[in-house]
Amino acid sequence: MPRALITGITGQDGAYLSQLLLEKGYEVFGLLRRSASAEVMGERLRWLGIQDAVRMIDGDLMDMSSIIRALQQVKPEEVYNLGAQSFVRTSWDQPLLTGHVTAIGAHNVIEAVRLTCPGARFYQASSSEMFGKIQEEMQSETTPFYPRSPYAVAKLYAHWITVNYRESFGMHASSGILFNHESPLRGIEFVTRKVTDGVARIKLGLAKELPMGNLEATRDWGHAKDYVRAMWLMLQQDTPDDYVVATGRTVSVREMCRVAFAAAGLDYRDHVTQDPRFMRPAEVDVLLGDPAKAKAKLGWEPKITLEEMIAEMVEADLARHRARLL
Ligand code: NDP
Ligand code: GDR
Repeated sequence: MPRALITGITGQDGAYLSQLLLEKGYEVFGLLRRSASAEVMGERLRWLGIQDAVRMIDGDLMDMSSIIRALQQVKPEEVYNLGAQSFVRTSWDQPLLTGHVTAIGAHNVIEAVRLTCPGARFYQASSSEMFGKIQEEMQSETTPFYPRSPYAVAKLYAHWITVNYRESFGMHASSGILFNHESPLRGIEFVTRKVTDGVARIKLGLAKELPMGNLEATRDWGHAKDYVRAMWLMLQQDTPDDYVVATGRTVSVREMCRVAFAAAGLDYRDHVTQDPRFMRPAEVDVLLGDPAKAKAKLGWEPKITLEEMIAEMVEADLARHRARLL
């Protein structure tokens, strides 16, 4: 049975990746940071019905000794570093914490892998946010980076340390430059889930308005279930590499709102308002990924469209709020 250690296992991607690896016959271990709110820990794993199938090990990305102990205990063949302070907006309010967790945390993990199990394959969760102020209309593995937030700067450090350890120490370390991916398990603060949750509350008469930030930004949105498959495929290759994972289609926040409200028979123009509180100090206006390399080398393609995903998310949020109304 292959063994995998996942940091960020309680997040959206950690949950779906755990599910995928369990289906493939892996023994799955997750690094779990201590929380005083124990009831919310593992909520996503519970949603997928796999909370008892994964094994948790106490640890924090900022405490390398805990990562070393986890690796010594698990002796994994594969390590997926998905843990991060991942909300871009928060990275302006907590820039140093974001650097400690998202940049140095990743360095802690790859260094701990080098020290304890250098033969293990390593995946780093890199981000399209690294392209920021885009330098090419369609962003690929060769497009220059231009980060626009403390989060993106931190991710760039983590990306380059992954490349550097691959080149310096011959490690099987890959970086997946993933564009936005969403699901019913997406955190409520991110724009798609905020909108589908808002649609559900408005539909059920729990709210009338949905205050939003910049509606003109466009993103290349895919489904998390498709994207965790790409992570796994990267670690199955003979040689490590970097891959853009995207759909090749970009859609505005406004259009995504239209699709989400329409899925519940509503018109977004009757409910969406603009609120400066949700604007960012620096915006990433457009992201559009070129997944050609992932398709050619990994045989990866997205299966779920934006419209299908948003409909699934609206349904899930309606069900959540209906259950709370009972
Ligand atoms: P989430 O925000 O849902 O999950 C983040 C995870 O990191 C959680 O499990 C969280 O634990 C954990 N974490 C945060 N701080 C620490 C810490 N100090 N020590 C240990 N664990 C910690 O992110 P996603 O699942 O959406 O994304 C997974 C990764 O992929 C992240 O690195 C993100 O930056 C990156 N990414 C995401 C994209 C997306 O569109 N979803 C696109 C590109 C990259 P807890 O539950 O305790 O808070
Ligand atoms: P992003 O995701 O910053 O792209 O990072 P988010 O969903 O937060 O924002 C996407 C775009 O929507 C605009 N927007 C709003 N965003 C939020 N959250 N709330 C609003 O009310 C709102 N109104 C408009 C934003 O300005 C932005 O342009 C996500 C995270 O998962 C990162 O961790 C990951 O690396 C990148 O995707 C790829």
